[in-house]
Amino acid sequence: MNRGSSPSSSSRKTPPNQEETIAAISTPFGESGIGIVRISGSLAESIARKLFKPKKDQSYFISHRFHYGEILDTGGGNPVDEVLVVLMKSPRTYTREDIVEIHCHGGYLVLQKVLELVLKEGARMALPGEFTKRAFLNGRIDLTQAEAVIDLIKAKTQASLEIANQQLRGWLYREMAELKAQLIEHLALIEAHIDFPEEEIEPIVFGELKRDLDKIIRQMEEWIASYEEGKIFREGISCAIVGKTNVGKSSLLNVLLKEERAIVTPIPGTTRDVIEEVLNIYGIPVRLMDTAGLRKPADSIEQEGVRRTKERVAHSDFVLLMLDGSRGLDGDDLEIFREINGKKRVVIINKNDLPLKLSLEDIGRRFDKDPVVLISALRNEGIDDLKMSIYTSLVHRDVRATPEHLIVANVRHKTILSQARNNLSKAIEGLEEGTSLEFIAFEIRSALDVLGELVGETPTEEVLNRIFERFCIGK
Ligand SMILES: Nc1nc2c(ncn2[C@@H]2O[C@H](COP(=O)(O)OP(=O)(O)OP(=O)(O)O)[C@@H](O)[C@H]2O)c(=O)[nH]1
Ligand SMILES: [Mg+2]
Repeated sequence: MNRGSSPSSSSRKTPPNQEETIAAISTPFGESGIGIVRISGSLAESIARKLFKPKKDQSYFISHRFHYGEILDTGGGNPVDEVLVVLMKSPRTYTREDIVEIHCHGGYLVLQKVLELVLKEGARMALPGEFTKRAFLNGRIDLTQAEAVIDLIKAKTQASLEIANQQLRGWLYREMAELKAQLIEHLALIEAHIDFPEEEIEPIVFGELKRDLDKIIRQMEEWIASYEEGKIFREGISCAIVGKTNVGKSSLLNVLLKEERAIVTPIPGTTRDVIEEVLNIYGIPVRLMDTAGLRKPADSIEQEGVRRTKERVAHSDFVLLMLDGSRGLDGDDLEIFREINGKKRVVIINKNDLPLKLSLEDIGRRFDKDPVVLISALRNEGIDDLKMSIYTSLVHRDVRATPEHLIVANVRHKTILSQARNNLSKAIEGLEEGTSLEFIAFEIRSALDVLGELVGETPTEEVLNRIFERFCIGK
């Protein structure tokens, strides 16, 4: 296996439709400094020659160099735009085919006109993600790297960007190649024993086989677990601030957002409706909700507020339970404790600038599994501790993408790893129970097949469609 570099192209050398040249506007719609029309395929160069008139009297393109000139309307007509054109000759290109990029002024009409001319000369409109799909089909990248391209484009946080980058560099592909090499070695020996039972072959050391399979399973389990944590960084969580009236929920929302977003008054029952804002806590997008204080509602408006609060609490991933440290617990607090039973949470004791009237021991006993943080929302004290508590409650270990720590961020990858893990667990059970070598070989082969699917060795049209439909046109 070709470790440390891009996947070998042996299995996918001739993609379908290679004869078709595709084109698209690769930059977003709207006005911008420049906009790019991209062409890939065997006609790319001849199309560029027909439409482009270089400023210097030059009748050829130098590959991977910019050329300055104009795009002319059909048949050498009027100039359409002043442009830079670059031809990148196959195979050192994004798709491994000839690519031409026409860098125009970024006006919608200009780009449309240039694209139209390109299509008239024989290219067809590219489908979403088709350039990247060709990069995959032509063996320049594996399927996990193709998926990383779209994750990179869509990344909304530093952490998801790092995860996508790690995957784009082929990390997952290389890890899979290594696992597969180990499995193939064991499988080859087992199959030799099945096929040539009479021959003198190196014996299968069952203890060793089991130890290796165990190790591979543990590694897979770690990656499967990393999916759940990685998901938090990609998709974020919803988090409701819950507490009785006047404990300082809106004040906390405001300090966390560093703006006077919610109304704060000394009057209990100030917040009626749920206020929602997104906050970034060390890379995790947190949808924070300030809610109406929970108590017996004084009027029908408050009643509706309380109903909405309960609904949001029920649907949130996480709650910040807020208590007022300057008052003792009362019936409203106890009612709320019941409401948030079973929720992932951090307990906040607010108004730490005033004399403490709550028993920390009592709170510690009631919430023995949860972090308890003392803050003063009024004085902006303890807020960093609170953020760290939220972070460590959600993320149980360092989930930054590092070379030592691979993060699986894609549900397809997680599903495949789980399948392979199940196959290998069955193989181990078989070893322990002394079942036939055929059975063990079958399970190892099945694991190898699904791992091959992960990197796209035997891609089905359905899988490819599902992956590339997430892309934008022009990538
Ligand atoms: N001393 C002190 N007062 C605070 C603190 N945090 C909030 N307050 C005050 O407590 C009162 C209520 O604050 P809010 O933030 O409106 O409380 P709330 O929980 O949103 O109240 P409702 O919306 O009515 O449920 C205001 O007068 C705040 O200034 C704090 O840390 N220390
Ligand atoms: Mg409020």
